[in-house]
Amino acid sequence: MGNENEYGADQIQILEGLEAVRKRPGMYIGSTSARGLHHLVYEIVDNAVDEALAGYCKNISVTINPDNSITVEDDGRGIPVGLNHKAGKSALEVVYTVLHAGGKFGGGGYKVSGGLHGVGASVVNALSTHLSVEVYRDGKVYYQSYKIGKPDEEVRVIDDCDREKHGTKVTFLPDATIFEETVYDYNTLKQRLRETAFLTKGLRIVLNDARGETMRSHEFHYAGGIKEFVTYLNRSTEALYPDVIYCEGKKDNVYVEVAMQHNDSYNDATYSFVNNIITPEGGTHLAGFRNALTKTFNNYARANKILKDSEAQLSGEDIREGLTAIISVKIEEPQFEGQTKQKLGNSEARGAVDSVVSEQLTYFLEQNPAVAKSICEKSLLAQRAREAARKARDLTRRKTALEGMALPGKLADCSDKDPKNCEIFIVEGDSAGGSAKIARSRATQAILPLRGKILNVEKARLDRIYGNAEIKAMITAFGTGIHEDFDISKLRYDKIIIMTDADVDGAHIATLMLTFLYRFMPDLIKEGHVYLATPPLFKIEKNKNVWYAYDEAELNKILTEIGRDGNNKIQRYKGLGEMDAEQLWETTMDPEKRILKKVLIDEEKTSEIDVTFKTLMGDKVEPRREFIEENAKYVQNLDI
Ligand code: 28F
Repeated sequence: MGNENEYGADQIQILEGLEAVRKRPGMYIGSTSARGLHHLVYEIVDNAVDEALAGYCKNISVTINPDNSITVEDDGRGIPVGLNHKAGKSALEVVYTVLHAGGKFGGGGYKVSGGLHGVGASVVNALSTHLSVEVYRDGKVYYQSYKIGKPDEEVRVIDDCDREKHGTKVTFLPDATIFEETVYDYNTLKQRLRETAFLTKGLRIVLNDARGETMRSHEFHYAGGIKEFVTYLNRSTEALYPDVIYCEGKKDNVYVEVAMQHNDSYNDATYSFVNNIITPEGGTHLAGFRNALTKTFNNYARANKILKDSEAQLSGEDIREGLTAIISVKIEEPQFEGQTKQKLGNSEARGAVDSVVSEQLTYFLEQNPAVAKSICEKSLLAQRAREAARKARDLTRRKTALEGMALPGKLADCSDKDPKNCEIFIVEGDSAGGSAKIARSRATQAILPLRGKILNVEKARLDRIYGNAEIKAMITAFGTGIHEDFDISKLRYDKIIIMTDADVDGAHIATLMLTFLYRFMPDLIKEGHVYLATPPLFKIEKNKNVWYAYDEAELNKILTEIGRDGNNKIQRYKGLGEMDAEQLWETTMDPEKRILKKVLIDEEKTSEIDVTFKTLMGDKVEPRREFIEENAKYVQNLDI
């Protein structure tokens, strides 16, 4: 995309000062939480990726240093060090000290990969106590260092190097007075860098962690790019056919890549990206893809007599059942729309994706009739299930309209009718449900006991899901309706609290519940209404005093405080059923004392969350075991 002459040292525009960044860091990096801290790394890595997209860089390494500073190095051309005449200083210094056109989160100008280098570098510099850059170019090592964004000295040559060596190396230490969190999470960086490598085929990214006694490392290098991304996302499911379908092309200056493959699940897991940035709300590129997919499969099915009736048609939803797909476009001037600026607006992207996919998918289906047939057949099954589900729902809708909302019989509802004050406990098992009903505060706490394990929605079609008694009970109790009927303003409880045993089975039931909520009512999670109760693991008694411990560490702490002697009586709770109503209230339900974990979705991590649910709930055992061993977390603690 670029060449040496296109970007002279003079070509940077000079805009605002860096003080603005320190005053309102959230505007530039989203937040000053752990997320913002990790964003600093992505900003620097993105500049190196731009250099890769321009065709000059093949390797990027990211190292977490022992002091939680970060070093990023690439083997690109090296940031130009010559004089920028407008600024009267080195281009390198301009890249690191001048804020360019707005910020990523401030609206206005957006970074364009492969077009505008170094947009985020000055932001990272402004938010770092120390930053240093080395540039390897023309057999020399150029150097400049900064404190809180201000240069310590002019750019100077500090060494000679091999004339073959070229690239940029940056080290920065995030400012602890700005960030609430200063410790980098290896897994967060790992996931993001893996995704970046998938999206930039051929690029090698190495992540190192130098904080521990032994160095931890991961290398990401995917010659197949997003094709391998789809294989990775489908790794814990059975693919419907062996090949990943891949389309690539350029139209109207939009570079389009699409990879897709169906699996044996029932969800649509399509992720769209613009210039390597995920677009959680989709946009024109996604619309173009969906249109092409629906049109092409209907044409194929009709031409091949799979759809016999001239009226018959496959809906987009039917065709996308069990689909994993990546849409990746690269555009010079992306326009983002919507409240959170996460939706692509460029109309040329719609046409470009539509035409590239229509053309190449039509060809693929003709060449691979067995694959085409199995996708069409899965779509037809999906269509029938959807039809059955619709009838079942129409029936309940009619009933509801006639008889008013009939709440499930097992629900012990609360008396307060203001949802803001109310919470509902979804409790595993009738016996624990019984204790909870006695223990609760009747005005504001409702109890819905569920019998045993709820249906695994990851492995069931819609008609079965809507027919399931436990799921129906939850839907009616919540009051919101589901899918196209979903209306969060009708939610009958401010908090939905999942209360299960603190053992493996309990964790499994909680995961089944979360899977259902995540797939069918994601807004409940996104808007912060879903919680996990935390029952204690231990009860400690000594001389008529009682303590509860929620994990081993807490148990040890209490024992150290009260003295480890023969008078201690320690009880390990295996399930909620072992507590009487009073204990359950005191330890797990009393709003004054309990610990609730709020369930959150990180929009940037949706592909990872999808894989998590597929892994935990799917048929394959090995990926599940690995996952549990790696113990990835999708739930964040919130103590109330
Ligand atoms: C560790 C982080 O930031 N790598 C980068 C380049 C290369 C060029 C460049 C960057 C020039 C005038 C803006 C080199 N030669 N890694 C990085 N590698 N920026 S950032 O140019 C920046 C423009 O103003 C580069 C020829 N053209 C561009």
